[in-house]
Amino acid sequence: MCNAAGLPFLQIDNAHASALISLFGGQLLHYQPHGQPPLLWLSEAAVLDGSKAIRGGIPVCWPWFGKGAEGEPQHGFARLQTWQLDSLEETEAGTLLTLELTPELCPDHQGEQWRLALEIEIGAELTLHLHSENKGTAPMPLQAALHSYFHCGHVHQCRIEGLGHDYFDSLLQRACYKPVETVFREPVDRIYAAPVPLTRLYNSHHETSLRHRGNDCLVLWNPGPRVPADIPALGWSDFVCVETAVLGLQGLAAGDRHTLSLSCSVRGI
Ligand code: TA6
Repeated sequence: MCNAAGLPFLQIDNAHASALISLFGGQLLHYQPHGQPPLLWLSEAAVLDGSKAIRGGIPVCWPWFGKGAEGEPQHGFARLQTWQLDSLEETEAGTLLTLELTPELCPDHQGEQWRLALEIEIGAELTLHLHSENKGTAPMPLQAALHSYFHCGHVHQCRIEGLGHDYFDSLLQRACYKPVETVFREPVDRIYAAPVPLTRLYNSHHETSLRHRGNDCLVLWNPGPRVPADIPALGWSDFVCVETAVLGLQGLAAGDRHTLSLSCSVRGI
């Protein structure tokens, strides 16, 4: 199905969960196991016409994270392209689908040699595998992130365990150490460079578990009250981004492939 602006979406409703996927950005926008709260936050002010990245769900940052070279889009170009559905299979465990992005689908990247595929398993749990493949004959620089926006109740009531201890504070521009959990009192933008594999988010209503694989860091972000235009004035307090990311890879050798994975479960308390 398409929205009024012509953006294509896939709606999934199976025995375990419902989900909504945008082919623009290759982006999961909604996932909710039956009887449980929704996992992902999507901005009510998200721009859904293909003119900018969709604010919320799980944007794919690829093949770089943060500012690119001059004139290049922040967080790479993959979240600004229209991906295609490669396969869709219904199993007892849920719906398994693969979206792909190739240079042929990206007007500014014709002739390059890579393949990006996002496997999404929509079951009682949600699992994503982001496969980056260098199909060329020379090494390829690579960074990638699943820039996930999680519902957190009110961010000031959200407790997070399992990020790691040491982090780089991108707002203060210095390395920091915090031995315990994170409680929000201010905007945060941090890179945890020695992450633990299991993160838990708690508030009085629900608990979310995240298992990360293939990452070398976790990014934690909440903008605080000074929000970008595509987040409603009070919307900043409803989400936290915990981003499974690989930022320090030396690049992908010719013919190599890297997989970044995230499994999530959510349950009401
Ligand atoms: O992942 C954290 C971050 O890089 C922040 O610095 C902040 O800018 C955020 O991503 C959102 O970026 P975006 O380009 O989606 O507005």
